[in-house]
Amino acid sequence: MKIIVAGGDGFCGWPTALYLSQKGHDVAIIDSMVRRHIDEELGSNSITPIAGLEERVLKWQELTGKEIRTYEGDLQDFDFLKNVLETEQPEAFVHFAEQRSAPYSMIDREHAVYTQVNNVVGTLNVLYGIKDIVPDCHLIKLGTMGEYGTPNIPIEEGYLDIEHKGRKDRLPFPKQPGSYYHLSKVHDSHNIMFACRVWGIRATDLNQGVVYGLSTAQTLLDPILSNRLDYDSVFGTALNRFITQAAISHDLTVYGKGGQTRGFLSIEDTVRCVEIAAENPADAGEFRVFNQFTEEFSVMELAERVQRIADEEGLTVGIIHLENPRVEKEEHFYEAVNTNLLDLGLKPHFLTDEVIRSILKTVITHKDRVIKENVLPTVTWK
Ligand code: NAD
Ligand code: USQ
Repeated sequence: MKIIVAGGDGFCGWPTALYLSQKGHDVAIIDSMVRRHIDEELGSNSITPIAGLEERVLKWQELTGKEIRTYEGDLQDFDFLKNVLETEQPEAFVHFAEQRSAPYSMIDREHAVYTQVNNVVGTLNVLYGIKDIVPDCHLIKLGTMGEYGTPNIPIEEGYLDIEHKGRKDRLPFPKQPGSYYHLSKVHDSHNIMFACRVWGIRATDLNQGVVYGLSTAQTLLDPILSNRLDYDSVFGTALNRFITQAAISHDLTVYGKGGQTRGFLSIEDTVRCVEIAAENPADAGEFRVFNQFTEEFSVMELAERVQRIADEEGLTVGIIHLENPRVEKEEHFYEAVNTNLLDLGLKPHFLTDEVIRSILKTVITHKDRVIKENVLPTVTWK
């Protein structure tokens, strides 16, 4: 298939582009490089050194003979996007290209506005681009499990069958997102659902959980192909942060009580889920929602596992309960359905001790690159 990976220079997008290319798909990347500029703005870095996008794709071509075309530009620029769609005529458009940090969106008004404009306008442009230029193209959009929040009932995949005052309907599952970033994903979902209903666009919303790990078989082929790994308090996510903290013998930073429970998945499953969605497209006019995670863990459970494995590796680390910089439930019910991708053939990689150990060993080799001032949280929700 001809597939565009928007956000293909990022943490999820780069390994996905390589994986789809390896599997024989014809891949083109769109990226504005804004994430690399945000590193400069925040004075942060990926713990792994990452090559420039051009260098990355040249190395890939040299090693595999497969070409990945690149387009540097912003999805907010409709003329740019239109030109790429006319040139590429994609059958699937994988959309990772958003500002994805909850803390970044909560820094101040400017960052909240940037996040929502970048994400909502970018996605609206993609919807208009598909409608006007490639109406049969399947939009595969990265949403987030955080759109649902933490309701006191099981979370379904996108829709809820309800009976109200004697009448029944199947309606979008209620959304209770926890940051202006997570809200931007809810706004996207509504816009996509509307475009499917009104214009007959085909779309899959992948409500992804927190992703851990960094490497796939493809990114390991050469150091130039290495994926980024964020550990700082703004872009680093829970498990990757704990592993990095262990590597530098920093106490593991559990926010509040640590009973916050989320869906998690390995980066190796992210790439496979996108492939599954691409190879099994939604019908014309269908707005399909898949909950993309493989296991559920509380933050405290993860911290304790990392602490134990670090100890086995000779690293002694404590666990500290920091005053929670976020406003969120710290003890709650959590149970989410994730059968759609499993039914289409996903074989999950589970979080074994060996997986944690192997990420830890990779991180240890780069631990001198950690900027220690970036480890503790500075952004608060209030
Ligand atoms: P990332 O920041 O590493 O990558 C996003 C990429 O998109 C970056 O390379 C950035 O430069 C690019 N980008 C952003 N806005 C753009 C725009 N307007 N035009 C063109 N390029 C743009 O993020 P990631 O971790 O790879 O996340 C990718 C997607 O997956 C996001 O939509 C995120 O919400 C979703 N997601 C991520 C996780 C996770 O744990 N990392 C979990 C659930 C969902
Ligand atoms: N947390 C800690 N300590 C830390 C970091 C985080 O206790 O050092 C807690 C947070 O308070 C939160 C949970 O861990 O309760 C998850 O936080 P996170 O930073 O790992 O993830 P989150 O902010 O939810 O965002 C990440 C990605 C985002 C994606 C989301 C999936 O950055 O793009 O949408 O995971 S989900 O969580 O399912 O919404």
